[in-house]
Amino acid sequence: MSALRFSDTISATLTDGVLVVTIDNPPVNALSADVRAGLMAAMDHAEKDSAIVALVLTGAGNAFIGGADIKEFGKPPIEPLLPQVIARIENFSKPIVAAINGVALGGGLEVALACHKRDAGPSAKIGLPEVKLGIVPGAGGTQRLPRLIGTAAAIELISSGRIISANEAHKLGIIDGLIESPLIDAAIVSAKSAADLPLRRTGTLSVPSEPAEAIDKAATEALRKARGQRAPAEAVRLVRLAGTTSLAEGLAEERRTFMELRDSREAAALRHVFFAERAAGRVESLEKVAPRKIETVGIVGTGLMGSGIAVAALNAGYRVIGIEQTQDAADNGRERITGILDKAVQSGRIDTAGRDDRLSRLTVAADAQELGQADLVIEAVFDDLTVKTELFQRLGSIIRTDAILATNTSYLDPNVIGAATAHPERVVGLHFFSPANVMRLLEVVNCEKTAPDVLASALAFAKRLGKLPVVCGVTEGFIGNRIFSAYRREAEFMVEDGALPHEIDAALEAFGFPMGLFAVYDMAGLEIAWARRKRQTATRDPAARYVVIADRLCEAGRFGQKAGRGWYAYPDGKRTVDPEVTAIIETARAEKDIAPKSFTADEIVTRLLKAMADEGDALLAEGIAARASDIDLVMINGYGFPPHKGGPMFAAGRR
Ligand code: 3H9
Repeated sequence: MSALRFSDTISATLTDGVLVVTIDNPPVNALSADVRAGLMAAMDHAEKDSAIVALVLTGAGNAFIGGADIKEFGKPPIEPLLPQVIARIENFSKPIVAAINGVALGGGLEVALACHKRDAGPSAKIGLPEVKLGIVPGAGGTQRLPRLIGTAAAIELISSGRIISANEAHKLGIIDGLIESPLIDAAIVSAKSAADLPLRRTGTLSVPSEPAEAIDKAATEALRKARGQRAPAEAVRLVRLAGTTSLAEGLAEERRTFMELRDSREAAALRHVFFAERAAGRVESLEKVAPRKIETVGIVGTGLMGSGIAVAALNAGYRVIGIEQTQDAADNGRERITGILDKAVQSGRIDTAGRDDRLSRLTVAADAQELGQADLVIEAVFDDLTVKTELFQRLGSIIRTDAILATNTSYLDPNVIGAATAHPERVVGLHFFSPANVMRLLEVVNCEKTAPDVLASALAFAKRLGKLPVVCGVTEGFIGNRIFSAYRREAEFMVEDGALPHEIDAALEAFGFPMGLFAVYDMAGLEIAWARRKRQTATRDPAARYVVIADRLCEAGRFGQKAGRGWYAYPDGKRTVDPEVTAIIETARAEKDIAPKSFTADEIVTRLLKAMADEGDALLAEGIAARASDIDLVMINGYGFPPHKGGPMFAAGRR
C-alpha cells in the first residue's frame, strides 16, 4: 500500500489495484476548489496507471461530503467547476465506487450519484437540501436522482430538502449496498468486482415510467408546502424535465436555474440564516469555560410549558423530576407528559420502547425535597413576580449548592427573581417557546450576576436539547417579545392611520408570514393582553400614543377565534372581515380626528419591517442582543418571520 497526495485535501492509497481516494477538508469535506482540483488530479493519475483497476471515493472523519462550499457562493467561480468534475466521474473509464461514510448532502450526493456504485455505512445521511439555501441542486441532482428513484419520489426529496437515513436511501434505490462491516474494505471488494462488468452510468438510465397522477400529486404537494418560495417550485420543474428531455439539456437547464437562484435575494437570505444558526449561542468569552455537568433536571410546574420542557429533556436523555404542589396536580402533570409521549408514538416519531425508556427517567412528585438530586432546576410556574421570588427563596434551601436555577419567565425581571436567592450567580433565564418540546428557539438570558460557567452550562444544556439558543441580556420581554411589541404597536398605529386589519394581514401573508398579525391575535385570544393593559393603565405615559381599538373589541366580547369573533368574524370557522370591527376602528379614528390614508402592501410591510429593525438596533445598542443575526433567528424561529426573507434585520438591510 503506497500513499499519494493530489492536493491539500485529496490523498489516496492503493490497495489491491483499487485507488482509495479520501477527501479530507474539515469540518464537513465541502467541495472547495482544492477538493475539486484534487479529484481531477486523482482521476488523471488513475487513468494513466494501468495497475489501478478501480477507485473508491470516501471522506475523512464523520462526513462523506457536506456539499458545495457555501462560503464560495457569491464569489467568482473557480475551475474545475463541480459539474465538470462530476461529468468526469460519470464518464470515467474505470469504476468509481462511492463509500458513503457519513453525510452526503447537496453536491456531495451529486458526486455519489455520478459514481458507478454507492455503498453506505449505517450512519450515512443522504439528501439534496439545496432548497433550504434558496437554490436547486446545480450539479445534476435534479436529473440523476429521478433516473434512480422515479419522478414522484425525487420531487418529494428535492423540493423538501429532506435528509434521509442510509436505510431509507437503500429502500428508495439511491444506495446500492448497505454495509455493516468495515465500509472501505467492502467498497474495495465492490470496486474490484465492478471492474469486470459494464459500468452503470446513472445519466444513461431512463427515468422509470410512473402514472401521471402520482407525479402530479407529488408536484402539487411540493408547491403547496413551498408557500411562494421559488427554489422548491423550480426543483419540481427541473425534476419533471428529466423525464422529457436528454441528460445534456436537463443539466444545462438545471445549471442555468441554479446560477440564477444562487444570486437571488432569497438565497442570500437563507445563506444568512444558515450562518446565523451556526454563530448563535457562541460566546467568545466562554470558549475556555467548562460547563457544569447536568444529568438530572428538576422542573417546578408541570402545566403546558413545564410538561413540554420535561418532554424535551426526556428526549435528550436527561432524568427529569417534575414538582407540583399537590399529589393531584403531580398526577395530572405525569398524565400530560405521558400524553405528549403517547402522541409521539402514534405519529411514529418514537416507538413504545422509546416512550417507556423516557417514562422510566421521569418522576413527578408533590415533595419539593426531591429537587435535592437535581443539577439544574427550571421553574415554569405562573408568571407572577411574588410567586416566582418566593419559590426561588424556598428552593435555595433545598437544592444542592452547585445546582443551577433557571427561570422561564417571559416578561418579569430575572435579576429581581435571582436577587431573591442567596446566590444569584447561579441563576439564569431559560425562555422556552410553547410547545417547548417542539419549538427550537430558546432565549438564554444572561442575568446581571449569572456566573460564566452557569451561562456555559445553560448553553450546553440547550444544545443537548437540540434547541437553537440565542443569548440575550435582561430587558422586558427579552429579544423576541420586545421586537414583537414594536411590530404590534406599529400595526395598530397603522390601523388607526387607515389600514384595515385584513389589509395588513394580506400584506404580511404575501410577504411570507404563515398568518397575519391580527389573525394570530384572534387565534391566541385577546383577553390576556387586555388584562395586562388594564394593569399597566396607572403606569402608562399619558403622552404616549395609545390605540384603544383592541380594548374596544374586548369590551364588546370579541375575544378572538374561541369566542367566534375578534378582529375578524368566523362564520363556519372561516376568517371574515366584520363590518362591526370596521365601525369600531372608524369611531376610534374619528375620536382622534385622524383622516384615514390608504396603504399599499409594500408600504405596510416596509413600515412594519422598519419598526422591528429600529427596535432591533436599540437592542444591539443596549447590549441585549450580541448580533443582528441573533435577532433574525429569534423572529424566524419564534414568531413566524419567513426564513427566506432572512429575518427583520436582514430584510430591512440592517446587517
Ligand atoms: C450545494 O451543494 C450546491 C450543489 O448542488 C451545486 C453546486 C454547483 N460549506 O452545521 P454544523 C460548516 S449547496 C461550507 O455546525 P453539524 C459550518 O458553517 C450545499 N461550510 O455541524 C460550520 O462552520 P463553523 C448543500 C459548511 O455536524 C461547520 O461546517 N449542503 C458547509 O451539526 C460545522 O457545521 C448543505 O446544505 C458547507 N456546505 O452538521 C449542507 N456545511 O464551525 C449544509 C457545513 O465555522 N450543512 N459547513 O461555524 C449541514 O447541513 C450541516 O453543516 C451538516 C453538519 C449536517 C453537514
